[in-house]
Amino acid sequence: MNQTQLDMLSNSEKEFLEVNGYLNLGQLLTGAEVSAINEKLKKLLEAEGENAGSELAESKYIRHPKEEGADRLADLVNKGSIFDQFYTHPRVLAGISAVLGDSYKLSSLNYRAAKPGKGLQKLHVDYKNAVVANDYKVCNSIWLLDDFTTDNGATRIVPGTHKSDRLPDEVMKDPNLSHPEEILINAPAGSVFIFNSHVWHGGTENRTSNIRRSIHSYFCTRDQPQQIDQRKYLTQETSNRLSVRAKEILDV
Ligand SMILES: O=C(O)CCC(=O)C(=O)O
Repeated sequence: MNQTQLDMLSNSEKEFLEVNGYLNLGQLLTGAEVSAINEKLKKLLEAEGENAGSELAESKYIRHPKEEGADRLADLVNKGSIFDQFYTHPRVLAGISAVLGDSYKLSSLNYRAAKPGKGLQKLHVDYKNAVVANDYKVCNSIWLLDDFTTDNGATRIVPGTHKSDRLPDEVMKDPNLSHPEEILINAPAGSVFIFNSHVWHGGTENRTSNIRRSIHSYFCTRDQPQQIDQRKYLTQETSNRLSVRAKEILDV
């Protein structure tokens, strides 16, 4: 593991992530940055219309390619430099590295917004099967672009289940229902959470009249296929702007 990166997390943060399978990194974005990102996303959604998120629909490696209850945008890597920080922020990389070790890459960088009255997902993991503890293949970070509250479709997580060696489908009668031990990510806009993607998690129903916006920078170990083939989608413009390290993270 890269010690400099891991030093970006305190020992108690590393331990919390290890035990619970998630970690609040705090507010990594200012209010002004959140507004600028939301403005950019709005323009992209308008420009892409019906095609928004289509890159995911083309991928063989995605669990929810089309989700009626959520707006999606995909391949944000190639949609503006404002998104570079989502997969290069040192504290995020420290969290990813704490779960996956040194050998990781970006799998996909997507936007997900739970629509009013919608957004419920069953409890799931983002991998085809359960894995034994510490043999983790995938790890997510969720960037909150609105305050996440108990009502607006905040992500739920069942702490510790990344070590259970079981999938929610195998254990729960109905993974759409709430789990007695689940917690809700409640935090202000600009906050970033790391979650081990083997922990049981899912979106909840947005019971407000406003959308609940987030970006997921999702990583996998280097031996796994990316949800978005970054080499296929990389544009010249993105390539010209990125550092050697950023390209290494994209595996391009
Ligand atoms: O956006 C969320 O709250 C969770 C989304 C999620 O887990 C997924 O799409 O797999």
